[in-house]
Amino acid sequence: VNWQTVKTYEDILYHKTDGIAKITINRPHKRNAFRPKTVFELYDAFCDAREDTNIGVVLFTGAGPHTDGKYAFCAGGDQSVRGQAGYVDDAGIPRLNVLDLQRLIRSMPKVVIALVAGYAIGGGHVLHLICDLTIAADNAIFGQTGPKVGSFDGGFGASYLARIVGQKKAREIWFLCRQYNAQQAQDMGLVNYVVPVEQLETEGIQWAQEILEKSPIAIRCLKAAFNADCDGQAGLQELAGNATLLYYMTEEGSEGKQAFLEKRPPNFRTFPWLP
Ligand code: 2NE
Repeated sequence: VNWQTVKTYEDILYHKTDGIAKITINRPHKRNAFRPKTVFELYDAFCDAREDTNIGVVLFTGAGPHTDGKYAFCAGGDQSVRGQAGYVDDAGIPRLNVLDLQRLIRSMPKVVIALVAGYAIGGGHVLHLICDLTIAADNAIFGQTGPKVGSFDGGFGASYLARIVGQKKAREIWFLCRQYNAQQAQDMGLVNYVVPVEQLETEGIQWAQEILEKSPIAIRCLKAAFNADCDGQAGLQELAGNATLLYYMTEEGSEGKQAFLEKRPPNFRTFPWLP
């Protein structure tokens, strides 16, 4: 695969190849923990991938291994910049902007695949969780740390986790703050597939290529439908937005607009009232 650099950032790497974007957190010395700047950069790259009509799949991963040989997808919020009201940016403003990123990944009508090597911990675990699919390397380690380090994610991090692994297991994960290996994560439905670490990207590309052979509108409607089950009115808005998009693409929808522009009554009588 011939990855092309899309844009240069400080904390992340952003590449594209045919139909696939790859977004990489690049702070291996911090186990790829995110500060507000990291999240703003991720948001920018994910927005670009959402807007690019050639891109159908985003691979989301962490740079590694670090010089100590260890891998990480992401170790959550950077505790060294955590202030009294959030993670403090260069202007001194405390933020939890990772929540905006979670919503973007979840609602964008492209398939986001987390490629997890090493640690997916804390807010980094929630980031893989909200991706559509997760492929884990055999060295992956999953877990929440909030109650140990004075934090928690009561949004997707709690309720969506419980949807995936069940209420009992989700409570265990949060209340005990244990770490789970790739096999355990697969057994509880947290990851789709486990591969040797050196095959992680190749496997991700293979999954992306299979998805790219499929119908973009079918995939976007399915993603919205899966979300609608959990996301309340925001989920319904997403699903309904796709219905509107499809309606605009019909002759029937176009007739209403055309009639308005031509200052004539619309003629919907030629369109059937299907059963
Ligand atoms: C990830 C883990 C288990 C790895 O352990 P180990 O032993 O392999 O590495 P070590 O030595 O702990 O970490 C290596 C370097 O990365 C830094 C460390 O401070 C260390 O730096 P140096 O001492 O070499 O300078 N590092 C790792 N994680 C960091 C972090 N999150 N912030 C800043 N520096 C970090 C182990 O490192 C670990 O447990 N890390 C902390 C995980 C954590 O608690 N994350 C925050 C959870 S809260 C959160 O993410 C959150 C939320 O709950 C709600 C909203 C938004 C965010």
